[in-house]
Amino acid sequence: MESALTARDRVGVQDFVLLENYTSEAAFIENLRKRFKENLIYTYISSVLVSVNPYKDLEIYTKNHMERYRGVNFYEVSPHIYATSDNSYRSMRTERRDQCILISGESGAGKTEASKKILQYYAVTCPASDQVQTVKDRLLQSNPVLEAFGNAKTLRNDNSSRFGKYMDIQFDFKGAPVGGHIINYLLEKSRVVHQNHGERNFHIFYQLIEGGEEDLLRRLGLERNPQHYQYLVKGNCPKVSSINDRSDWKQVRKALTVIGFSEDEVEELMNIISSVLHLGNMQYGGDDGGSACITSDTQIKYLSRLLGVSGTVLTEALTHRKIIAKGEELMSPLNIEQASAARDALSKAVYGRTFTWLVNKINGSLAYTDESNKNSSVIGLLDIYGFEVFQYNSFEQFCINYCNEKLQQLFIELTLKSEQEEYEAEGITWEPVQYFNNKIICDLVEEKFKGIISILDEECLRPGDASDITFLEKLEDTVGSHPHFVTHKLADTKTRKLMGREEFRLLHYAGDVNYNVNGFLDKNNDLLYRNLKEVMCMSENKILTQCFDREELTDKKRPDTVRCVVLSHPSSSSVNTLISPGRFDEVLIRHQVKYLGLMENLRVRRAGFAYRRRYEIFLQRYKSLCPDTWPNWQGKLPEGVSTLVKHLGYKPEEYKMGRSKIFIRFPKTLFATEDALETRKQSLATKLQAGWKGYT
Ligand code: AOV
Ligand code: MG
Repeated sequence: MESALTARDRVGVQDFVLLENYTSEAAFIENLRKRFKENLIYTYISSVLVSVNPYKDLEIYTKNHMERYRGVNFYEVSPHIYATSDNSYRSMRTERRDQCILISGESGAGKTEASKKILQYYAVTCPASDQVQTVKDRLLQSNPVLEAFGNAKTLRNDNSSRFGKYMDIQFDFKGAPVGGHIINYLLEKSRVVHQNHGERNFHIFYQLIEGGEEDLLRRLGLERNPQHYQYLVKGNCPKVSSINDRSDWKQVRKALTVIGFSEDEVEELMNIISSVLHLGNMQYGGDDGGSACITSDTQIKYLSRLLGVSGTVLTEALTHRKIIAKGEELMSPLNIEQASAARDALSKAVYGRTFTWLVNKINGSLAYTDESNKNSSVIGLLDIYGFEVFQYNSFEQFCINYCNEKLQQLFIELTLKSEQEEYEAEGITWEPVQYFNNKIICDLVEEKFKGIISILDEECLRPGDASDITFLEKLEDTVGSHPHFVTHKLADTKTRKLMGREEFRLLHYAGDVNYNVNGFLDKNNDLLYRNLKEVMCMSENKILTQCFDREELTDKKRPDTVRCVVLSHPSSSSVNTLISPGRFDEVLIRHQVKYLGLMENLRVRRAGFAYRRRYEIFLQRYKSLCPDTWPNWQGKLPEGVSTLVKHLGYKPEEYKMGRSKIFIRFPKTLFATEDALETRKQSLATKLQAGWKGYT
């Protein structure tokens, strides 16, 4: 048999807190490497789970694995995403507090896969009745649908999430999942009309073309060849080896039915998807005056039928802009460039709103309606698009990376800041740990009046000569001196060589990114001409009538600008995923360890206490374990707790008494107490059955 020492040499420690040389980054990486070599992709930093993407199927997600983690204490089994899931579940049950699991990591690190594993775990292990089974099925099937419409192949990930997702799973008082709710954040709509080289449009387009039944495609006027569609050829990458569009179509089709879509609704949904493709293929020509006209009416015919609008009205709306001057409505012709932009804006609006409709529809089917059961609790799951840097970065990357900056801020709040503040508030002696707080970058982006978003909004509203370049100049004037902001003009010689004149660079927590300002104003404005909106409001497609509301036409409100993830703070767990492209790439891993603040996190944890409980809760739960505190402690709470833990044999180095809470250093101490409680409950039950009264 292998001795404990050699086993540790081989597989490392399963919790970084146990690492001897815990301040050394090299030791940290070495531990990850050892474990990765043994296919152990998970390691804890106390309650935080670190995972390294193996990029291959490991046999660690079977039903047997789920059973192994069910109801077992966190530290008794090897680290796993199921342990994190189970831990959150049990905290929710025992403490009756809502929970939240945050998943962070760069694009391709494995966030979405992790979120699916968590959901599967609950679906399989939580109690069920017939009604609950339907909810479970729907929860699970919402994933393929949302991924079909909201994920795409990028240069970093063949199945990259192009929207942010926060999902609440609701549980009833018995702990059975009874409902769910999804909030979606900022879909990357620009992908509908343009993809960078080597990238694709959203999966659903290819699924429909490759997998759609013959007669369906005929009705939709589609050819079975993605290359035929302008909106699908920009990235020059119709096929992806890791993706089978045809079988994915079957899965999505089935999932839509499970979620409760009627045949008619699926048909209308596909009408919309195919209209977008027809829109992209519309051919514009110019007349002598330079005004745009539509040269072939093939697409218009299909569009008119699929969208349920008049062809003539649509044609006019796609080539003209309605202007209201001196109280009169005028139709002003568009040139070819403007007409193409108007068409693309329509495609994006139609797709984006349909996506939101889809999320609402799924929410309707997951809605928990039983009013009699008010005692439900939730576990929230946050899975956003990861931090990304490309050769060319635009408004989309700006939004995505800002979103990650906010998530990191939340992570810092929950793990580093609040932890240290709590020690202080409780009067626990403590050596503060220094860490980089990225709030300064969040402020740079979002601060009222002088942050980048405010300046962008201001330029978007300013009449006259506002352009992407004036926006860049405004940035230089306003935030030019900020330590995390650089432009070509402001940069030192070395950085200047790495930057274009139309770029600004943000020094993000996760690395430096150059953003090209080209298109920022248009994308932020996200303008859809009024007459195109009017046409959509007239649509006979039932989905579109819900997406385009007539009220909007009278509403003068500006369109929404950048929105981001803002979460309340329930009790949380987090999973940090790291990318490793098939082998253990040390440079890549080290970078991520550094920027995620994992070393600082470890230091805080190591110096800290694994568990803390408020005195009254602790006493209430364990009072039966000591004759002096049973059935009720009459004195002061801290003294009661003190009496209790001394009776239980806690050693002085195992715990500390704060102002309102007891802090327990090692999980095993609490586990032992939990076990004692379990034993006592059993013996009590036996004695009660025998009619026994009193304490022994
Ligand atoms: P992401 O969600 O973090 O990226 P994904 O969860 O989509 O990343 O993972 C990317 C790919 O890595 C998956 O398609 C799998 O091939 C592989 N992978 C991830 N986790 C595992 C695992 N546990 N075991 C085996 N393979 C895995 V992004 O949405 O792009 O930010 O924007
Ligand atoms: Mg993802």
